[in-house]
Amino acid sequence: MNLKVAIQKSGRLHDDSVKLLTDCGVAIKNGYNQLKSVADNFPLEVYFLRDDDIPQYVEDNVAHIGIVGQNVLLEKNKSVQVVEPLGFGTCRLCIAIRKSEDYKNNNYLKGKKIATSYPVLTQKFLDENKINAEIHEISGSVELAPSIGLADAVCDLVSSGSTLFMNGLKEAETILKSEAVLIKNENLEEQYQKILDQLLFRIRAVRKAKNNKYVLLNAPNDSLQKIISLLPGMKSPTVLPLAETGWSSVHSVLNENEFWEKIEQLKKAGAQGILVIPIEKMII
Ligand code: PRT
Ligand code: ZN
Repeated sequence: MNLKVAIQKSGRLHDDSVKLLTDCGVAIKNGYNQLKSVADNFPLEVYFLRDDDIPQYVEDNVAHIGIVGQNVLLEKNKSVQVVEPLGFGTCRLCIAIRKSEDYKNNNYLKGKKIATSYPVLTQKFLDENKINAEIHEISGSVELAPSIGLADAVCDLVSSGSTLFMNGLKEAETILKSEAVLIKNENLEEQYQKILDQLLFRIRAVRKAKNNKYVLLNAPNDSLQKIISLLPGMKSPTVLPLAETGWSSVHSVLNENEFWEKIEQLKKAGAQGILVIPIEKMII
């Protein structure tokens, strides 16, 4: 009995999805043009699909769970449950217009033609803002639409912004912020839910570890109190005496977000020989 997970066959979410499973200790083979793969060491079967099809497969319980961008999930509007945000595939769905245009507010969009591969989300934004505009659905190279006279504006995914820039466009509105999420069938049977719970436990440990670093440093004993007060640790920092009297080694865990700021404060407080080590798994 295997839990079936649908992930993107190839594209922007593929590598991170495979890496997440691999980091969770699930060994999957991914041969060229392979549709599915069974893990050797965990009750998991992986289906490789186009991202657009994943919500439907999960709604139909053909796959029990899936990894897909929120943008696709909301556009497809299928009945599935979001289990966990995954922190990769981050992007935003934006309305963009020609750089030369003057944009004050969304009144600008009234009566305009908007090219997009996301007609549902674009229409929803227009309805919510009581804007009457025409949607022109196209499946690819949306950013070219204004320059070839197909539309006045586009609604497309943006990450770095360079595609818009290179096509003479600028962002006018962000209508959705998106990242990859783990979804599951709404009526997942208990035996599969149990496997999902095991997988989720591992996913959370892997993600937590990624956001934290193990820090070791040397501190003169008279600065210890100050240094300890800067370090949270899992419970509290570990302090061990060094061979040289008057010095201690301090071990702790630091969150990525506060990392550089803390390191500077630690140096100022007298810490020396600071080592920073990645953490593989973190279970609290
Ligand atoms: O073949 P399949 O249907 O599975 O793949 P696809 O071609 O539909 O999707 P793919 O692989 O391009 O993207 C998969 C998912 O990655 C998307 O649904 C988003 O959730 C996420 N993602 C994150 C992105 C981007 N960032 C992104 N930048 N998807 C697309 N883009 C494109 C965007 O459409 C535009 O063309 O990248 C361009 C903009 O990038 P910047 O960096 O120039 O702004
Ligand atoms: Zn797609």
